Amino acid sequence: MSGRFITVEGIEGVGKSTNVRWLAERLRVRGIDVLVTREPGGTPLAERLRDVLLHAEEAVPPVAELLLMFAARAVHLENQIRPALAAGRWVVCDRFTDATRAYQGGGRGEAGERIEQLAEWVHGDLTPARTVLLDAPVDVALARTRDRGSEDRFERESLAFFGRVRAAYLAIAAREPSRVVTIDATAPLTQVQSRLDQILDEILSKSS
Ligand code: Z5A
Repeated sequence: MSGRFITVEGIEGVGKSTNVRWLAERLRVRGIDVLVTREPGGTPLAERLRDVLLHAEEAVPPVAELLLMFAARAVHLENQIRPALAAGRWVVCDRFTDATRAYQGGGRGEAGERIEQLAEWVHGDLTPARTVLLDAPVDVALARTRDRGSEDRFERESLAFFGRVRAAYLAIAAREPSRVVTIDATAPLTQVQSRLDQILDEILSKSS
């Protein structure tokens, strides 16, 4: 079932949303039915949890943040991702559990073992077939989102925080080279997307 499940990861501003939309369009052009979704979020209830996570009006202890991420993920999986995959659709998801490993693990310092226990509990049977990690230095990525106005809880974090998140992502990619493909997100968008096209070709040739 995970053969059609693609996730896109990276720190803020590397181009995830832009390229998730582009990937979905490329799949549609090939006649493939695709669900485009995001985490935290993707269903009405999970979007409400997203709002809590991004705009909480009081301090959110790291353990609560971790559990809320997985609560939103459990809802999203059961009500959106699993039914889509079961119906033969492809799913392209803007962030998934690697974001928890990177942000709550690398960024906040929550124990990796605990995160893996939760991942096993919530979706032990489902791992993305391919994860695209868009990678760029923190200053380059954050500069792309600078003029957006009001910031959420994560966007207010320090450069050091995003540095730890990026390092955690790169460590995941080094550990799992057959799943995670890293793309240099400082390259021009056309170059990033031509690499994405190659990745789609590889996935499609394996699943045909
Ligand atoms: N979070 C978490 O902590 N734990 C978890 O388990 C999960 C999430 C699932 C919300 O995520 C927050 O949730 C997130 C981590 C946390 N917070 N942070 N940081 P989100 O994905 O919704 O938020 P985001 O990462 O902040 O998204 P973003 O700022 O929209 O970034 P993006 O989607 O990667 O970038 P973009 O909007 O596609 O592109 C930004 C700009 O750069 C735009 O103008 C593009 O046209 C431009 N761009 C894109 N690519 C290029 C290239 N190659 N060259 C030049 N310009 C480019």
